[in-house]
Amino acid sequence: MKSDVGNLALTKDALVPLLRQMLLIRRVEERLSADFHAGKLPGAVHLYIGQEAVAAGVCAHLRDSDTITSTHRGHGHFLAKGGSPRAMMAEIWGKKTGICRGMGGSMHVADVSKGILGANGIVAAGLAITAGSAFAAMLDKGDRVAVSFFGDGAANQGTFMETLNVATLWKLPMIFVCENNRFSEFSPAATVTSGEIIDRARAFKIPCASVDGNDVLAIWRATGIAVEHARKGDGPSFIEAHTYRLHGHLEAEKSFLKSTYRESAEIEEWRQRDPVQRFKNHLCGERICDDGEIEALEAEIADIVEDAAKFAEASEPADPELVFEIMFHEQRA
Ligand SMILES: Cc1ncc(C[n+]2csc(CCOP(=O)(O)OP(=O)(O)O)c2C)c(N)n1
Repeated sequence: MKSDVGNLALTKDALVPLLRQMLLIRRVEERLSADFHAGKLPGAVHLYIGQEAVAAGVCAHLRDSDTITSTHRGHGHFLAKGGSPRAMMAEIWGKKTGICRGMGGSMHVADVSKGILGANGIVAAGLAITAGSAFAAMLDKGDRVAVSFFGDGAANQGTFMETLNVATLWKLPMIFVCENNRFSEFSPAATVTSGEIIDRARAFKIPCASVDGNDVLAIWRATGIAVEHARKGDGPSFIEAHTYRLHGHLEAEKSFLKSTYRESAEIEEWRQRDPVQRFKNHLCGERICDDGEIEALEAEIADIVEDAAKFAEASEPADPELVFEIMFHEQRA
């Protein structure tokens, strides 16, 4: 596969938006973490902190008409695909102004107008949904692509094989993005996953890439090749992004876990590879940005986060009656 995307990455116009996107995800989630621990959020939150390079690097190639599916850890994907910080925050706060009118919460943020088919509390469910979306794109005969973000734990579900099978057989314009963050809830991947996940995809003889998931440019390049391949009608690709979740499986875990499942030294080691800091260092080291530009970007993002959090907090709570309208419309009519 040939691609000129490697060169494009070298221009400042392509690089700064990647940092901006990663910063937006990081700062929004830091605020969610603070609000959760202050007892302000009504439900669980699974944070994406440490994995931002994957969502930013992948979604930089996508248009509104392309689709993504996501996981229970879906805030980063939602924002990177162009979802509104205000509407997402309000959803997580369970407010009427939320993107799903406060009926979905953190694990179901979705915005079909942006091609965001939804976060999903059912592990691996997004894979099959993405195959459906890619099939629709194929029937429409355009050059839309469909991306599924899923975890290493999801790769142990049967749906992964089923989707690889049908996507390969039908040459669907689909990209499998496995975020191997080394844990499935509280189980280290090595205790629940045999062999290498990428080898499962290689068995289908589709293009496969194993990428440093904390290096946004590596993700960006690998995705550029996969998206080009899918848009040309050449079928699916698989990308395994090796990364690490820096926060818990969910923010509440310390309140109920009796023992630890990872050493703090390991977390510290991965903090040294923090994708956001690493990319800042790259941009400054290569003299693409200076400290002043990065500070200005941080200030702009801080304003967006503050505005979204205030909007969410001030909005009216979701209307419980809406459940009946959404779920039982026919029966009530
Ligand atoms: C079908 C299904 N089985 C089990 C669960 C419980 N569960 C929630 S998250 C999770 C682990 C998912 O791990 P992974 O796919 O690696 O994603 P990560 O949490 O690491 O982002 C499990 C088993 C679920 N939500 N759905």
